[in-house]
Amino acid sequence: MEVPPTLVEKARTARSITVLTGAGMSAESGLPTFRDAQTGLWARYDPMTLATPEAWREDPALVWAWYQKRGAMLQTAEPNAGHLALATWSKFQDIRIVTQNVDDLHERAGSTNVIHVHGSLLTPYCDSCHTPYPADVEEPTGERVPPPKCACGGLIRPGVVWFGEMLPEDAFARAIDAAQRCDLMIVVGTSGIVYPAAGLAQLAQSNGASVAEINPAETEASSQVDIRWRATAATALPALLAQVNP
Ligand code: BV8
Ligand code: ZN
Repeated sequence: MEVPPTLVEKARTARSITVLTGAGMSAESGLPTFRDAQTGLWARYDPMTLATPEAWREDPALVWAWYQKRGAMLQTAEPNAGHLALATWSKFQDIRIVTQNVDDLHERAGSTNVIHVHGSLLTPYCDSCHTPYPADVEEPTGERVPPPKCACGGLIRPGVVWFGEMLPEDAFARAIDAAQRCDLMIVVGTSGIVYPAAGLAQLAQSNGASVAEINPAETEASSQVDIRWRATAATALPALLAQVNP
């Protein structure tokens, strides 16, 4: 596979690389992306309306079942060659991963200190007292599954960031630091629509970094990036790694 020569050059000489990943990173592991039509029971729901505090307030059992479904899909998904390439690369170069994904495929591939700016499917907590609970993922039996209750009587909610919610302060501060300190940012598998996460690419660029986009399709970010590589995560990242570390 032909790797853009400018990207190989930048990757070889970069002091610090930050990789910003979105749902496209996990597509080849079989997890549907946000833009893809929703699977099965929830196909008629728009994820943009389900991933909100309003939906949770209005119909917690529908929202809880949707996240349980996504957690169950994660249990049968495996990290793909893209996740594995990033984990290998980080063994000999300074690679920070900032992910918008709520799955744990980067971690399961062996990447450490992955920055989750939109939370995780695996860290539910009480929406009243914020007590964390272990992820007890079960394949939902139907479209609605009442969420479990906390000892305080509150509902246990998914540990993700919904639209309209603030990003976790510590994670976003680390994401900003990773964007400011890198001299190369690689944006993989994101439509670049959701802020403030999407702003991290512009932040990197304004701090002098080169920004490369790996995505089979055009995105909101395409016009601003320095290098556009129309390829998928699981084919591009191993090919890039092979050029950087022959
Ligand atoms: C905030 C977790 C501030 C949940 C997610 C108007 C009203 C209300 C809010 C706003 C508004 N205007 C702007 C906002 C802010 C809003 C926002 O940006 N909205 C957008 C829609 C305009 N942002 C927020 O609300 C954020 N919080 O701003 O708070 C605030 C709050 C209170 C008070 C004051 C200020 C919080 C946003 C977080 C939402 N949570 N996820 C869950 O997962 O259920 S967002 C979710 O969608 C993802 O995490 C991701 O961030 C986003 C987009 O998804 P992508 O990852 O990009 O995936 P997508 O499907 O879109 O694209 C896939 C891409 O992969 C495609 O490009 C495709 O071509 C590519 N691809 C496909 N296959 C492959 C591939 N690439 C590589 N390889 C492949 N094989
Ligand atoms: Zn509680």
